[in-house]
Amino acid sequence: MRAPLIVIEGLDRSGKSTQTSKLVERLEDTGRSVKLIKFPDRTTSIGKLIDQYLKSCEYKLSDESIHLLFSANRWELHDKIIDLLTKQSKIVVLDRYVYSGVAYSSAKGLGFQWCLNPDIGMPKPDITIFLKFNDIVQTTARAGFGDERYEVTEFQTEVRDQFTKFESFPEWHNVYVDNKSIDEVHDEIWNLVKPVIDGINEEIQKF
Ligand code: Z5A
Ligand code: MG
Repeated sequence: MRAPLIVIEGLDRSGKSTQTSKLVERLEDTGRSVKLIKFPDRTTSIGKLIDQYLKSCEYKLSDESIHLLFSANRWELHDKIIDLLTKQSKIVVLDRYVYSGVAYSSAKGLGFQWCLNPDIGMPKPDITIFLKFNDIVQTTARAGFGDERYEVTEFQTEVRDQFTKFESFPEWHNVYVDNKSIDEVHDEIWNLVKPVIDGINEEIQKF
């Protein structure tokens, strides 16, 4: 039996890092072995380029190039994720994943399928929880918004519209959680995650 792959996705400032940390803590409290991975992973050689790109508008890269770097950053960790799930039987919790890759780049005008193609072959999550916001002002007003390149309200609105396209892929195990207090969101996530945390018999599915 292998461990499950759990993803939390959503717009900037939607609370992904808050919720992935709380989820990991709760899983550990119940005696599970867990690894949290955040994308982009800014510590790798590709991640360092991504970090410079996000922090400085002076850093010029075509939309296609940065898209492929975000995907390559996930591929850098492919073997590690598979090893954690299968050999180490550790639950892997991801803070952003393929969906962010597709939503942000297609919001710039790149084709949805073109954006998905470089991630084909990456492991598919057993559950992806989207933190959902209909009113973009609720996220853009939160602490820290505006520090990086993509943190502009009009662009976030376009990204939100791209994220909704995943609603037509029910076979991808997507679920949605509306904005509430941090603890209420956590409890809802916990109830959604509980049925999948005890291990999965089937092989890892791929995008
Ligand atoms: N990007 C991409 O283009 N392509 C890709 O393939 C990938 C990413 C993977 C950096 O990501 C950028 O990369 C991002 C997408 C793009 N675009 N931008 N900009 P990042 O993940 O490194 O971004 P970040 O700087 O960590 O921000 P974030 O992840 O967007 O924030 P968050 O993790 O969702 O939110 P948070 O840090 O948990 O919470 C934000 C604040 O809100 C904080 O003060 C919390 O205390 C507060 N908060 C959280 N939840 C609540 C609730 N429920 N109520 C009230 N307040 C709350
Ligand atoms: Mg975060």
